Amino acid sequence: MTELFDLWPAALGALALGGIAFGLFRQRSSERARTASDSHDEARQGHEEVAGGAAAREGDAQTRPAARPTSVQTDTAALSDKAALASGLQRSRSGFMAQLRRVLGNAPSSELSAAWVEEVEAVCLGADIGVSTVDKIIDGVSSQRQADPTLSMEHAVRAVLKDLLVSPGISASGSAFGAHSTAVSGRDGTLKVILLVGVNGAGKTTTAGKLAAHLASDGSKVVLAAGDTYRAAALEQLAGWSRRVGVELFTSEPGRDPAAVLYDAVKSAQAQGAQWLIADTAGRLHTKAPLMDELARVGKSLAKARDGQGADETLLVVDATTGQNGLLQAREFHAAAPLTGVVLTKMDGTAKGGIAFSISDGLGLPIRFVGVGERTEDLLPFDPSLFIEALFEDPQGISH
Ligand SMILES: Nc1nc2c(ncn2[C@@H]2O[C@H](COP(=O)(O)OP(=O)(O)O)[C@@H](O)[C@H]2O)c(=O)[nH]1
Ligand SMILES: [Mg+2]
Repeated sequence: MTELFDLWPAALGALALGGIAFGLFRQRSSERARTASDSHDEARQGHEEVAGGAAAREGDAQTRPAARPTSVQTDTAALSDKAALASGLQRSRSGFMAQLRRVLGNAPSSELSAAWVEEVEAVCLGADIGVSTVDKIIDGVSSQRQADPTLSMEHAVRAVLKDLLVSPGISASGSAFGAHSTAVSGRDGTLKVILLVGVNGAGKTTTAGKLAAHLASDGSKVVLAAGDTYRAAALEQLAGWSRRVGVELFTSEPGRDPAAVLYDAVKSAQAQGAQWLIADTAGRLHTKAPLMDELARVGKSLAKARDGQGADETLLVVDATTGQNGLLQAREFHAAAPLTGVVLTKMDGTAKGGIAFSISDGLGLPIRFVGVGERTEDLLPFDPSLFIEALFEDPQGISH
């Protein structure tokens, strides 16, 4: 009996711990369920009404603590970012990269044979790297090899691929996110506006939510603005993210002109003394002129609200699994609203991964962030060196 008594505290502790674990598990499950239903809603076409959807209004944001992603400003964090990136790139590492390694391993020791070059071309083209970029890779590798015949082929390819991500045209464009786009910029008291654009389903709303958490992680005040006013479900999806990551939401009733809503959002964020405004927008086909015109109007409206200064960053959100089509989208969007960078989402879902090189090289646009999953922490600042290192990680090396 005394023994049983002695065991009580331990048993109660175990029960309590179990309860907490179960609670966390349920919370994560319900988040996943919500994300799944959000994407289901998103997939539906048209301007359908959802009962109670218009309830998502300004002030709807609750002060739940945000899920804070790891800071990226320390070496330890950089290491964990590399591990997270390598894990997110698992499919590309065991797909595209495994093939590339095999071909690199068969490289002729002296002159590069035509047959070997063809093999490299085939692997790169199959990984969504466009023809002109592949040509640059081959040329770059040959000249590196000529300059130093003892250079290992993997070393030469790594250097050439990295060059494609940091060409002079790219590094010349300043980033609102900090010197290397990896660090969250210091709080200087002025509002920075991030406009997210792209086709339907690319991951704009999800990126807006993840980015809000990332930018809020240094204590900055972040406001999410619902510029996708076409469907109540879209407004509700963004409201869900604002609650989940604990940042303010600026929203309106469905059907309002997005340019007017975002104008008001800027004014509201300025009045609140916010550091960041992240504007979500409706998905639009780059081939539909009226919607692209609307985007141009949104850009003008933001500038009007800020004494002539447009968005600090206009980021095209590109689904990495759409391959070369992403490049076409980028060209059209660039014409409607000059882009400052790209967010490459769903990198976890592709075995190719070469689109990163095509976008940087083909458009001269920097990749600012990559999405490697659906969780809040699955948005990683893009660092060319880390990206190459993670891509070249042994596919067996990291378990996830
Ligand atoms: N696996 C994965 N799924 C993502 C990623 N980013 C977004 N998604 C999913 O893509 C779907 C569409 O995203 P959403 O943000 O609604 O796209 P939007 O139409 O551009 O706003 C949702 O199911 C998201 O969870 C990512 O990086 N990885
Ligand atoms: Mg959306």
